[in-house]
Amino acid sequence: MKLGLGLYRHALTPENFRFARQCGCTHIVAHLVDYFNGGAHSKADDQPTGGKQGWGYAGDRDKLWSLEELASLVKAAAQEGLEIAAIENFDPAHWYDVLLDGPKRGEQMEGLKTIIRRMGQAGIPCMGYNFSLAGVAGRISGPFARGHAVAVGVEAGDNTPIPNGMVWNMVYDPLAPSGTMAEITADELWLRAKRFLDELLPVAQEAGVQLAAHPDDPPFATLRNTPRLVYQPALYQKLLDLNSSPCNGLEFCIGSIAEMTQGDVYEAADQYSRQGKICYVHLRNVRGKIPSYRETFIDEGDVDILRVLRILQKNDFDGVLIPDHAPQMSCSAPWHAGMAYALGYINAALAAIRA
Ligand SMILES: [Mn+2]
Repeated sequence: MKLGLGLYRHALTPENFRFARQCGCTHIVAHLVDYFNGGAHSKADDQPTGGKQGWGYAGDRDKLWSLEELASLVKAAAQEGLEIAAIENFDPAHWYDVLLDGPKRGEQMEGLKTIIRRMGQAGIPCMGYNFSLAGVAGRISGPFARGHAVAVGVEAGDNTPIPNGMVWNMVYDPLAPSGTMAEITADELWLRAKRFLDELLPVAQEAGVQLAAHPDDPPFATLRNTPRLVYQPALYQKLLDLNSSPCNGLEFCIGSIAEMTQGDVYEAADQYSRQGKICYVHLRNVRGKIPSYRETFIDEGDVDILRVLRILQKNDFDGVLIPDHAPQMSCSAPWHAGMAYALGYINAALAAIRA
């Protein structure tokens, strides 16, 4: 197993690449969506939370990520001795009508295919995505972790309808007419996801790029009056069974799975790593399950992290682990300290299970 660090768009700097390398990382998972663009959200050195209007504005719908941009990212990471393991999340501006089955769906699917081909050309082997209408919404933050460290959590579900012009917790059209997103069934959402996979997976396979699905965070059956796709561990199997392509994989989020009300995080880790379907892992800890949970330091929640790692090792998982989120530590660099703590812990845990 390999150690990686996830970096938000504004944090993709040579200094942070060096920080990752110093923490023992060999890989980077890069976010190209700017989650902090103009919204009423938490400060950019923490993970975004936001209110009913979401995180902020999506990117430029007319500008796909270019091959030059992707290749220069790979080069900048390589200069610090790192590989780009994956890009995490499509920009809502590039696929809102794929999610919503709207009039630009066909055009936007072509755009996603272009992005995947460019990733293959740039040598980026994996695209993490979250097929979700509400996205990561409804979270709160507070001094929830050990020593009053600020972490995020969920206290209750939120079924306030999503305003027009917003999807995946970001605004893609600030000029949309008033009103709210049309209500759909869970079956309709699954049809949209299958259509997306059936069209994109052949391109991904040709490009040598894995598509890796993140489960729903937070894993409610419905959120903001929309159905959710993968809110129980067994629904990951349903997603895999939609299309047998070797590129149909998982961005396996231990924290989100532990927040689910059914199943068991260890059984899920075993089931999906045994099939060789895990592309990379979000490794974090949590206390509680929906409707009320809190993210914690990696060594204080409900999940036995070493047990998870032993299961992944037994099933020969050889991909990248990243800390996902970490509580903010009280010092002049709260995000970096939180990540360094998590990475040090995971590194030691990997040494322990190898011994
Ligand atoms: Mn995650």
